[in-house]
Amino acid sequence: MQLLTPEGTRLEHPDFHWDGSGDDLRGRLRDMWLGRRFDQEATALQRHGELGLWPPQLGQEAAQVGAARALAPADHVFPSYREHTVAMVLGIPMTQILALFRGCDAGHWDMQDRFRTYGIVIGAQVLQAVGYAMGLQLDGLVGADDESRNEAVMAFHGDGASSQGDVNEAYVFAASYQAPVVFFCQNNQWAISEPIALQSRIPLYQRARGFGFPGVQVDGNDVLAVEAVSRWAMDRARRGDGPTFIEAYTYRMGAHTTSDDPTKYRQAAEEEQWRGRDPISRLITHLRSIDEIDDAHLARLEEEADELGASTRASIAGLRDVDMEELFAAVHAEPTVSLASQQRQYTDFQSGFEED
Ligand SMILES: Cc1ncc(C[n+]2csc(CCOP(=O)(O)OP(=O)(O)O)c2C)c(N)n1
Ligand SMILES: [Mg+2]
Repeated sequence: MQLLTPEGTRLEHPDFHWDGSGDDLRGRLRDMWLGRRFDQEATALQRHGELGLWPPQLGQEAAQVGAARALAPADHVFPSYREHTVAMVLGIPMTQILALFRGCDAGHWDMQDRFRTYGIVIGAQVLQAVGYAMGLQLDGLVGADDESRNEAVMAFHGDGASSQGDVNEAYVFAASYQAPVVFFCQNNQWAISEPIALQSRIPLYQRARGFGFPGVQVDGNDVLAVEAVSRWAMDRARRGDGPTFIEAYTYRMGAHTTSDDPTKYRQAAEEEQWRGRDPISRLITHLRSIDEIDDAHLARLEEEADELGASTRASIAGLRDVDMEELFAAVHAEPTVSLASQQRQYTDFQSGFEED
């Protein structure tokens, strides 16, 4: 499904529509632009030794902005570890995410928050998302006549995660219980060094049919198409019509993480081909063609991005060092025997040094 070609031409689709003003289009551009800048700053901060690791989302801006813009205020998000632009669009404090990758936060975000803690264990959040969605049903928050009461869940996962057992169990439960969940799969063509061709013999969206719910493949670099499909799927879920699988067909333009070197396993020609499908430049081309943007607007956007970059760098100074005692205390309400033993080992290790 596509509403905006890589050349910036608007298409119509019989089932999916995106109707918005010039302001709305510029708003999507701003989200993608700032999301990209934050991600670039965080990547650079890792290179400066300020973060332990960073998973770049370069190239996936349209998929993330489209998905985030389709959410209603009461919807819930279960992310993996690359949804930085989703977090930004939802207004999550980005220092929270930097703190996690600096290793100075135990991940104890407010679990009542609609954007759950990043999950590094591949696919685990998808089961949690379905469990949560089933809970919404039990609470009577799905399919109510008063539509404003209804809530749904969006579960983010990758193409690689779709092979994980947990994720397939989640699909089965979601289908059996008609849970109000949208599986938003960013097929960025790679699971670290494993290409999608090894991951699945058929397009991922076709798998959904076997589980018993609709699957839609959308151009993940087309923000309008992603938003239209996501809105439709979330509306279905809230109404009580069950789960949907969305395959956002996109590309991870950067490395898997800052510990990865993609030149070891993929060809420069492939990267070049995807650069021609850049989600940001196609929206700019479209905006120019309908005379809804000019150079002055883009210059202001760049200024705003510079300010975001500066505040992102400055925010690192405000992050406190990790307190290991606090980390041990945050695992369980009562420490287990093995945890207490690990803590003793750590204390012994620390006392082997002369200085703090
Ligand atoms: C259970 C588990 N197995 C393996 C890993 C190591 N691992 C980290 S990312 C990754 C690949 C995930 O690929 P995909 O689902 O396509 O997401 P992407 O990184 O492309 O966004 C793997 C195997 C892990 N974190 N958790
Ligand atoms: Mg992937």
